[in-house]
Amino acid sequence: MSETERGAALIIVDVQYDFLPGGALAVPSGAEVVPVINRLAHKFDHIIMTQDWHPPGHASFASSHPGKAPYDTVELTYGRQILWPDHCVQQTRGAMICEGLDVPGCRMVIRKGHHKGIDSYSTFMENDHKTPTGLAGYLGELGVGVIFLTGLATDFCVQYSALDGVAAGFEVHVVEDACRGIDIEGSLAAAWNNMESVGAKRIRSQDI
Ligand code: VGL
Ligand code: ZN
Repeated sequence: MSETERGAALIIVDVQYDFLPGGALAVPSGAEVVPVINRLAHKFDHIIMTQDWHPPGHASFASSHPGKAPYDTVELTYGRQILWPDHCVQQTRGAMICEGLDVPGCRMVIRKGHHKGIDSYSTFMENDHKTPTGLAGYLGELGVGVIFLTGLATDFCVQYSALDGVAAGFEVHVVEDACRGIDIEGSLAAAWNNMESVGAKRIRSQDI
């Protein structure tokens, strides 16, 4: 790693079986990120994975709200929440990180969405915008100032991680060919607009 790249971290968001083909909340072409991330991983001293990690009956599950279906919305204490199929339930196969990821350098896994009543898209902050995950402190103590975001899904967990990363003072790069989106009613295009408008940089893996 060159002098200028010191202080950079690769963040691999939610590459878990439930977001891959055949999973409960499969992201279209989600598996295509795996070889791209594997190629990038050896370039980084600091690698963090995130793992969506919901208790049974989580507030983000449509099944927790009688009469609601997946992709309906509901008002929770912190605002509007999209409802999802049950996914990434703690200790289930769907919540496990894909074994095809070949990233032995990863020393930290941030599990998120563990509070039953609060969803957490962002790797930094739960959806109440108040409860931190601890990642900003971890990166700060390691002297990391630049983050490269990869993984699933571009328009949800990657997007909110990028926005919160910028807000927390990090230089944020989003590696577009190492991410895939869910794309609900234009959410993918909106996510790129939102990320670029706060100053997150949209790059490709060959630029790293
Ligand atoms: C995600 C929806 C629900 C994600 C997680 O990883 O983008 N999306 N939970
Ligand atoms: Zn989730």
